Amino acid sequence: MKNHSDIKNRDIARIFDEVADLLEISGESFFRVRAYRNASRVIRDLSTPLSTIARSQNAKLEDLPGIGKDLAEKIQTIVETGDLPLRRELESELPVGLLEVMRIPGLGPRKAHRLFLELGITDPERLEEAARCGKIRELKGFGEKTEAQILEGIETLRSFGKRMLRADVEPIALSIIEHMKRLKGLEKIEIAGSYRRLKETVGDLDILVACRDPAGAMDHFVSFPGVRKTIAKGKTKSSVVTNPEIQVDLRVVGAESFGAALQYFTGSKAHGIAMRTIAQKKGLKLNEYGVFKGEKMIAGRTEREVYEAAGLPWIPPELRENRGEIEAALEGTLPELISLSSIRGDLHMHTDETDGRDSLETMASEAKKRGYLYIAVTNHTKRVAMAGGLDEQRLLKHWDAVEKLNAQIEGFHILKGVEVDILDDGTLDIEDAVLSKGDYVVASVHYNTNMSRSQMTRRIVRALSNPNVSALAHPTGRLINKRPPYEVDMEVIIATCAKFGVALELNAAPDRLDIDDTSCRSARQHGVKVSIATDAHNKGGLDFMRYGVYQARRGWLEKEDVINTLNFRLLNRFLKKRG
Ligand code: DGT
Ligand code: CA
Ligand code: CA
Ligand code: ZN
Repeated sequence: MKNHSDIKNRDIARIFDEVADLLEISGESFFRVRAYRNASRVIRDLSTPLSTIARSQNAKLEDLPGIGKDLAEKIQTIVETGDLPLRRELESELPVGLLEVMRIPGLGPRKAHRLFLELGITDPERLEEAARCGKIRELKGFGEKTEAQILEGIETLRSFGKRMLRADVEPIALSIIEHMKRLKGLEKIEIAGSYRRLKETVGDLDILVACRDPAGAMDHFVSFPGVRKTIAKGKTKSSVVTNPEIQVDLRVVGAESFGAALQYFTGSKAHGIAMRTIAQKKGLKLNEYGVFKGEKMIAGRTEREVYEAAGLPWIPPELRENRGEIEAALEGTLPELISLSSIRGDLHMHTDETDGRDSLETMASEAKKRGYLYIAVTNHTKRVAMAGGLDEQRLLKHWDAVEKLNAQIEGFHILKGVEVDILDDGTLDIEDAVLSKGDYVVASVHYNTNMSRSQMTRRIVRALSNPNVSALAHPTGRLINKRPPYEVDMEVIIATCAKFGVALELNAAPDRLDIDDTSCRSARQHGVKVSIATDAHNKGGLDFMRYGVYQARRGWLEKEDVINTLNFRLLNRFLKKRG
């Protein structure tokens, strides 16, 4: 058996999450469920391994925020045994498939439990069957609409789960690269595919190497310690599955073909096909080995020379989706994509005043450490009671504290911000007279997200028409692989932002990345400015900025399209344009 003392915080957090879900399904009290969820969040955010703390003489698990004596003992058990008896107990009482049922949009723990008790539903398959036979509508409080919603939800859920978040793939990708770099005779190595195109999710990893010893490369690859299963091992291609689970393909090519192979396997497929057509029109053949004129190879060593042979400048991978980038390259109008180094501040974050973990002082000094010129502190408002949202009085007091600190920090500005909740009718849950005293107001929808497309669009448009609003936060509310975007007409929202001079947020949290790449592009086309912001709930969350920049690049954004590339004076000029 594995030595569990190395168990990762992430795995411990996952066990707590599962316990919370199972407790919730079995109808446990809100407080008990919440204790596990909070603990899971604390654990996930912790930089020190819990296994280290558990073994330490000095540090104590109980000293962690949100971890009492009971939870500390449970962590100890997990570190020692790798699991929790409570979880196994709950699992034996409830079918595990109910966890999946509970996550189907439109359902929740309570409905999942009823479906289990009344129809014996234990997993999504049985649920689908029951829905198709019209059995769900017969249950009290479910109805035909819910039944249709369930079927739709099952479809949505099916499309999830097969792709991993880019942020979750990165550590694996980087350690494989590190491992491969120890290979003797290695000449070149790159990760191709969707990973190189900076997509928000990744289906599998495609690694390319040029190496003088292809057989040695294959041996070395499958010996990577994170390999769980080797699917195929050939002369020039091998595939493995790692832990955590993702497929990784390795291909070995000759150095003279490396650029052509990189171009081919970076994709996207649509971009590759369009490129081949361009080459054909010039009487050339383009494939993963090179660019050929008749029998003669005229390019292939570098990607740049492949593009040049086809008569094009090099195109950044994140644009390669055949969405007009080839035409733009031919015309010489490719965008000059924004980069992380252009970011001067972060305009969405929380502190321990509400549901953040770190203090105002910590968040400010951490942002300053990252070279920023300013931040906006944007805590939740009262409707978001779960997060301890601020009412008018607390908000004003909080802003006093912000002003005080602001006066003490040199060469750095803290904007008095707030993340105000958009109520069902599109009004805001903080009085205008108070909002107008702030510097930066991001408005966002958190509740009652099931309304119709036209209702939701009207709700948000109304909120944007409030002259105190500076930006719309996480505009579609999606959580990648967990929750679909709510129904909303983004084109109308973008047009409204343009009309009122409101910025759209590109929330950089790796499971949000909201707005997505196509909306970024649409915003730019309508002259709407974007704020790339982390929504950090602790100091480490400030590092999400780079995922936002990746998404912005996929959305063709330039420095000029993004307000938090402005210096403080120009940012203020932008903000003052309203109201
Ligand atoms: P993923 O893995 O689903 O996140 O997306 P990709 O883009 O990494 O796709 P993948 O892994 O299936 O293939 C990697 C690249 O290889 C793909 O982006 C383009 C190239 N490729 C794969 N199959 C074909 C094909 O049938 N035709 C062309 N032209 N290229 C292909
Ligand atoms: Ca791939
Ligand atoms: Ca692949
Ligand atoms: Zn937020």
